[in-house]
Amino acid sequence: MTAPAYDPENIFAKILRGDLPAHKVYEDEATFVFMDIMPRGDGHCLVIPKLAARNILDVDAESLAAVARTTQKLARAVKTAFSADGVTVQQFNETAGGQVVFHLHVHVIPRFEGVALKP
Ligand code: DGP
Repeated sequence: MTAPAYDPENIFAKILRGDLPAHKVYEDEATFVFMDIMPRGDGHCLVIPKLAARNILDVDAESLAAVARTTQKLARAVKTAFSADGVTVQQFNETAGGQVVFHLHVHVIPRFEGVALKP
C-alpha cells in the first residue's frame, strides 16, 4: 500500500516555516525542538526533523539519525533540568498508530516516580 503524501500545510511544517508560534527549546541544522502544546507532563518536548517527513515510515535515514541524536541530547537535558527520575520517549505513525500531526515527531517527557502521565 502506498503511504499518503506529505502535507506541507501540517501544523509542524507551519511552525518550522515560522508561520505559527512555538516555544523553541533547541535547534540545529537538521532538527528543531519545541514544547508540546498539550503536555502530558512537565517538560514535555517534541523533536522534529527540518526536512519533510510524514513519519518513521517515509523518513530518510539521515534525518532519522539526526532526530535520534537530538532525542538523546534532549532526554539527557530534560532529565537533568527537571531532576527527573526517568524519561519517556514516544513516537506514533499513521492514525492507527496514534499519530495526529503528520510531520515526524518524537515525544520526550521527563518522568517522576509515582507520577502518571496525563491522558
Ligand atoms: P501525536 O501526533 O499523536 O504524536 O500528537 C501530536 C502532538 O502534537 C500532541 O501531543 C499535541 C502536539 N501539538 C498539536 N498541535 C500543536 C501545536 O500547534 N503546537 C505545539 N507546540 N504542539 C502541538
